[in-house]
Amino acid sequence: MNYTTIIFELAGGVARLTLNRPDRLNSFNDAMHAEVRDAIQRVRADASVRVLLLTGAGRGFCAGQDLADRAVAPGADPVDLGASIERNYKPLVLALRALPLPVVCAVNGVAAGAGANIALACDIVVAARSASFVQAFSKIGLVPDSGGTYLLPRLAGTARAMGLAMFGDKLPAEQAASWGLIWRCVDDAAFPAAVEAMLKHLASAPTRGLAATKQAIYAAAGNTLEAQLDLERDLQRELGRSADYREGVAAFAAKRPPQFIGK
Ligand code: T3D
Repeated sequence: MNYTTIIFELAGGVARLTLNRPDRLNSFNDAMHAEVRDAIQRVRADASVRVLLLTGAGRGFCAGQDLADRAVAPGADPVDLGASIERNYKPLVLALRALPLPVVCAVNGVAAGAGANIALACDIVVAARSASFVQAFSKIGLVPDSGGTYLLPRLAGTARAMGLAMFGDKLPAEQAASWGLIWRCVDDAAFPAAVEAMLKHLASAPTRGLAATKQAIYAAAGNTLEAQLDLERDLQRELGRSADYREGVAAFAAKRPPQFIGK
């Protein structure tokens, strides 16, 4: 597939997916959805990929749905937003969560609407200090989607989720980090190097173990303690047979850095 709305690069175990419609703050249109879907499918199919980076080109990360595609002429039928969610946003969030490798979202600028919640659905979210998160939905009469009503209360608590959703104010990256919505906020000047350091670390980490960690942490929200202990037991049983576990233990005993292969 020829990409016109994203940039996709694969090198050294790192897949980089850059949303690339900067004049529209990288908002989603149908073409971008199709291209992102295709790129994620390529990541899934390529066993050499150890980490996926999602970021945006220009001054924004992503402003959610391209509202230019949603204007309705008087008397015309509105677009079926439910169908759009079912076709595009829901599978995207589920695909990011299901990828058996860490997904890093580098929020380089404003993340609004679905853009904010797609970012929050990623495994590791790092934001530049100048970035912000906006639950813009209330300004146009919608509900936070792309997992917003699921993620916000779990990450930030009900009171903050409600305030963010109902007022739709910009939440600065620093506050998002202090509220536990994201992993880290980094000064703009240090942001690219900080992201690269994370990618380098994750691309040489024990990928199977990280995939299982992600699976277990996300499963916890719907599990009892006993079910979660069972899941940990089952995952540990599988990982105990992995090449990376063997290497980790051998490297520890030999007092040398481990050479993980992601298997
Ligand atoms: O529809 C469905 O399929 C259902 C699913 C919906 C999911 C959703 O995401 S709904 C929510 C959609 N998004 C929004 O409501 C956000 C709209 N944008 C904003 O509120 C603001 O632009 C921002 C807070 C994101 C940034 O503000 P600011 O002041 O930094 O930038 P700006 O000047 O508003 O925007 C810069 C340009 O990007 C501007 O174009 P122009 O005037 O320079 O030609 C603006 O129109 C354009 N832009 C920003 N967001 C969108 C957009 N164009 C189309 N769609 C956008 N979402």
